[in-house]
Amino acid sequence: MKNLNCAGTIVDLSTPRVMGILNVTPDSFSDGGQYGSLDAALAHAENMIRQGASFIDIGGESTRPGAAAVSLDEETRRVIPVIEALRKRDIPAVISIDTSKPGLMQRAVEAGAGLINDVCALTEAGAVELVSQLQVPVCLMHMQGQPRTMQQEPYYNNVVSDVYQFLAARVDSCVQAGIAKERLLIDPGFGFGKTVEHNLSLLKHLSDFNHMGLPLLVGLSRKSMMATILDKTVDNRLAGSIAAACFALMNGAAIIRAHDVDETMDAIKMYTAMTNAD
Ligand code: 9MG
Repeated sequence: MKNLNCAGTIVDLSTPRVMGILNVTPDSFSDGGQYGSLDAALAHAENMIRQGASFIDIGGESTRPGAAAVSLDEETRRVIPVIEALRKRDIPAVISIDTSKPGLMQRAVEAGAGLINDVCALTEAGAVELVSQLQVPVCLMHMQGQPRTMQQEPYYNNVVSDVYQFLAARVDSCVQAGIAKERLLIDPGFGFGKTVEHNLSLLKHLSDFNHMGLPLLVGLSRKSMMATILDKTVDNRLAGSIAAACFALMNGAAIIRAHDVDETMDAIKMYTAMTNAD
């Protein structure tokens, strides 16, 4: 049994799980501005939990290509009230804080977050040291460059081994700083400084990442590679997202980060039933 201890809440990862996306930002690529009020954010989180999300990933700074940076104060003002309100409601899901800022990681965990989702893999100054003092797991994601410029000619010698080596090095740094391996998750970072071809190679070779022996989180939901492959607008990428999620599940993904929780849960239930058949 693969258990993840999220500040005392144990999540059994022997069955794949869904991480529902809650962007409290005015400018995220798919749902920007929709959950700006506290009531709308809470209603959306509770709906995703009813649909089966095990994690709610709350982000206050957009990481879409070209997005502008947000100050610590502004990001804190956007996410902390949502975390506090969800904690008061005693929700049956783990709150994940999507941030790269150590100052917010600490505040969010104090407010009730049970997981840190860092698209910068704890590379900000002081992040590794801080997280070594907290009792929550952290997802280390690969990104080439910074959101504002990352899609300007991303380059790899070999995208699969370059991303693998980056994540392996980040895992080593975390372990050396005293973060137990049991607290680490990895994510190749689809769409973060990657062309469509890079994303497809990573997906095709996703199972290679299982050699690290850590839970694999993937975020493919509505991402722009589907615009290129399917020629679909962001609101019409559900089938593509579910197809990509199924491929990821078959190659070892433990957590699927998704906007469409209900449909992603159906895909997981079908996948699990087929996997467990004689
Ligand atoms: C915040 N965020 C946006 N996309 C993501 C992805 O693919 N993985 C993770 N871990 N976080 C993401």
